[in-house]
Amino acid sequence: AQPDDDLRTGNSVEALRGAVMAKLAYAVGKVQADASDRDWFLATALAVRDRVVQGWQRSYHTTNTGGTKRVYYMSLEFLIGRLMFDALTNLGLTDTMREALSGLGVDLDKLREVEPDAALGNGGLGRLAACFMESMATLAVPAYGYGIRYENGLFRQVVKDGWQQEYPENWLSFGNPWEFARPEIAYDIGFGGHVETHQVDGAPRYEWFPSETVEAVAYDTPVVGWRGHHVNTLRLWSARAGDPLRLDAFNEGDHVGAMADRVKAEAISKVLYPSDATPAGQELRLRQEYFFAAASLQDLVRRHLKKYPDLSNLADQAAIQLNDTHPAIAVVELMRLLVDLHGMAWDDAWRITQATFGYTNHTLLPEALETWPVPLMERMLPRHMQIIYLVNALHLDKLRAEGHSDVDVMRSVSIIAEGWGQQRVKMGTLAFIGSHRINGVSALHTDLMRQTVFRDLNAIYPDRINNKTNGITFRRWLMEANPALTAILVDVLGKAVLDDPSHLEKLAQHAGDPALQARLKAAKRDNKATLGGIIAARTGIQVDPDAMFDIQIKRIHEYKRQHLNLLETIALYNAIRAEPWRDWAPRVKVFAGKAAASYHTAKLIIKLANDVARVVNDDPTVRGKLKVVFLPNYNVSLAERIIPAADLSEQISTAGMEASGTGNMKLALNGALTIGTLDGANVEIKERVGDDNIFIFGLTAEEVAARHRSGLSARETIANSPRLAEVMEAVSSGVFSPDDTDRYRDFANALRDHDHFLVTADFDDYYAAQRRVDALWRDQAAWWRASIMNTARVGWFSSDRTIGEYARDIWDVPVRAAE
Ligand code: 26Q
Repeated sequence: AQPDDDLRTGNSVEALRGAVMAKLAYAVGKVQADASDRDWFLATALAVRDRVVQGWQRSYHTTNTGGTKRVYYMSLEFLIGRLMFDALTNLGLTDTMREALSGLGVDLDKLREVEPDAALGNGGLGRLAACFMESMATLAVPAYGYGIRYENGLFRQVVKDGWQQEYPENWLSFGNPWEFARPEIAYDIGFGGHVETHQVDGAPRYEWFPSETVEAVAYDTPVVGWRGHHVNTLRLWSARAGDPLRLDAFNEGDHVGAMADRVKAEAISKVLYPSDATPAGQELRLRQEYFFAAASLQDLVRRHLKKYPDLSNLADQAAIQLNDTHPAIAVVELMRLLVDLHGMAWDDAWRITQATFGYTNHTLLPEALETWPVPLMERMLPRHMQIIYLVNALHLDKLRAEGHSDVDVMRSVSIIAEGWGQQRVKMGTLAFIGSHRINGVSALHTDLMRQTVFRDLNAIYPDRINNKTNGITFRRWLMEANPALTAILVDVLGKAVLDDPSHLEKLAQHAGDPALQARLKAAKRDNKATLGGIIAARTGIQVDPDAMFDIQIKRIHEYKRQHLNLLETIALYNAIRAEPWRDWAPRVKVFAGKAAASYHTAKLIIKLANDVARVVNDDPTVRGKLKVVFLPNYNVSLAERIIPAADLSEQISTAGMEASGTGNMKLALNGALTIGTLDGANVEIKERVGDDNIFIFGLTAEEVAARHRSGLSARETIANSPRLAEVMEAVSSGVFSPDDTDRYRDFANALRDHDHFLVTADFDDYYAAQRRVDALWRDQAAWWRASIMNTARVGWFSSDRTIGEYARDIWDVPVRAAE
């Protein structure tokens, strides 16, 4: 028998094995002979969690006694994925645990696959929040993540006859070993009702009487940083019907009515909205936003008041970061708490609010900017609507007093939008006015923020907007996803590279070394063979690991232009068929990504990918030269398999439309070469890897803007490109849809008539860039030289660097010094 301590904290092979066996028996309640992989996964996760908890309690104590400012990262999305290897890697226990389990006849790498993904996010924004949580723990920034514990994460994508279908993703159905339910941490969240005014010491005081109350209950997940030094908390809120909810009705026999109210209350945390661009504009979404903002603020205010007599020093103790406008109602809620509940003078409350909040913008697409109808706000949050009007009036009065009078400027900087017969609240303007710092997520995006959406606000407050180029955590996206590459890097550069990615730069000296190239190529080939197995299992398509793996993985959206890639695929297919004897560089084109359930064109693009794949893969003339794969149900865990197997990274959005991108960074780090436009962080990747090691094509953001102003017709562009004309005609006439020759007719005509995303304008240049890719692939020594330069020069895109910048420029908190 082992001592209790050792079972909880021992890190030897024997201690871990004993710990897992004890968890299996006493927490999972199974004997070894009966244990399924899932039982073993739960037992292992619980044993690992014990080892995280010690650091958690230590970090909690240090933060509490230290009087240091805390960071609150508020996000409607945390796209976490699996947690087992995150915890094992950061605790340095992966190999020990593998050995401990193998002694029990259990394969750790098999258990890894059993863990469901926590897919509490749509795409880039949610994944960024997850990378930031890990980096804040790594840098020992005392931080809480605040979000919603959705019972259903992002839908599971099934592709049936080439069409996307959505199925619920009930990730909690077998229990979640990482979380701690905190039923005692619960707050009442009000909705609806009315506001009353009364006089206190001769001044008006406002009191909100909600007509409905929902309880927010906390669930905590510890987030462990690199080497386990510091552990933070991700606190997710779950909705629970307030206890006495219509108990009277229930007792009087209205069971059905009382239960319906209960369902309505608990609906708030049932499901993640599956759109990553176009806001749904639905009442439930606004309820989600207020629910978690209000719960989080009550929580942090209570924490503050446990330590200090009042809230006058809140901004010295708390920095709240808004992940896009989704939590922006928190600005108004904090004002309400300070003024209505704590009796603070308006001007003091406003100063504190502004000093506390920071706002990160993730998109400039006009259709993605969040606005809410005033009548809806008034009905759901009557007091908040009053506060918004007052904030806006004071804001506009101040500007008038400073001499601003231009009506267009005043209209653009007003929080209230008029028009279409309806007033709306502009959440971006509200977040801007209520924050001391506003940031974009790449250099280009931040410049465009200053020039477009926030032009007038930027002219008035020139120092508020700053850039924080996104980053990714190298623990997940290098060490966990690509152990083979990591081992080579450690061998060549030393262990220090694991703590400080700037050591990667030394790799550049070896870029031409044939021995290093051969090792990296062998590792990549293994990764490609593994991915090939997944492709075969999920799609039945056989791919050759010696072909170039050309990868486009991201949400399906017209601005990301998966259809540009598909049109080029068809052109390449035509070219190979015309001259099959030429030495084509063999390629496998892999597409993966989800479409918003209501986004018709995006779903049609998925169908087109599957239609093109069928035709190409069935054609014996291109066998061994071109394969096309649409890999269903893209998620974080699949990304961890695809990215280490990529040779070519497709980052081909219309310039000016992709705020940053982060997949571009993951792929470059793992040695893929980028083919891309000068958009988002691609610009900064190019500056670092050098022009010779990236394939840039297409219109610049400025040229895109000019082209939109010019109103140039796509029909002319198509007519001037015989290659494109042939492809358009084939798609339009049903060559890829013989079962329904009209399927792509409207789609093709929309490209001819509008082509808002300039697919046709960029087509020829993209095709030419792809042929430069082919040429470099045929010179493998040159290709691998370029690949090594990519890995060597993208260390700057670590989210540790990004978080260091937020800490210094926005939050004013210290970070742990590098090892
Ligand atoms: C808003 C209201 C109602 C329903 C949904 C939404 C909503 C949800 C998610 C709107 C937008 C999103 C997600 C946006 C997003 O992921 N943006 C991406 O953020 C990344 C991290 O900064 C960038 O790298 C990407 O360029 C950007 O597209």
